Amino acid sequence: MSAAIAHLCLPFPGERAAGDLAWIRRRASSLLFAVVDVLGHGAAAAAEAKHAEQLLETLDPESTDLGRGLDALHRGLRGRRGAAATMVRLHAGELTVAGVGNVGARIVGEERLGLYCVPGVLGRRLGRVRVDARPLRAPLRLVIYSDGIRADFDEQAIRDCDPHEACERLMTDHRRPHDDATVLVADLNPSQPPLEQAKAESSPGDRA
Ligand SMILES: [Mn+2]
Repeated sequence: MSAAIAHLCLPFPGERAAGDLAWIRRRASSLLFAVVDVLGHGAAAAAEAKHAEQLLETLDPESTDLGRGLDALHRGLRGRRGAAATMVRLHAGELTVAGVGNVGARIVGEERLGLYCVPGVLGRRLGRVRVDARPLRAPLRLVIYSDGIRADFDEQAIRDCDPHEACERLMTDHRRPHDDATVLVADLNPSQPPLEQAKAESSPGDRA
């Protein structure tokens, strides 16, 4: 397996930091990543996003399935604003996607995965998580985006470019004016060298 992943996160216009977060953890044979959108924006939301990042840092892709990963965020954010999140895991040749609240997921060229985002707010209300699971048999491009990105983007515009360029295009052409905005683009390939040899991702601060 290999994974080339890029992401961009921009704060609400005029704010210094975002309440959105893109997080990626790679291991020898597995991968876990997430986009988190803390409710609201500004400094308090950004501080809570930092806390969410610390919670995510405790998760090991080798042993953490998505139910446990989302539950860790839910428990760790209790008593705070709360957040939406979509989490993805690649492990033992299987791709799993699950989300709570309004963080979109789409595999380019396929139907939307948005149905797998169940209603709820991590930290406040978490019902039964639905996990989309499939074997990773062919290369695919997965796009995860907070609701600061309009969901009606045209896939044709991001088909023939690398993940960094795809993030730039989505941010430039589909950003909503009044929210934090995050987009993550992952090219996942079952038949390439190990994950560690894949391209480095951009840092979340690249454009902030
Ligand atoms: Mn948002």
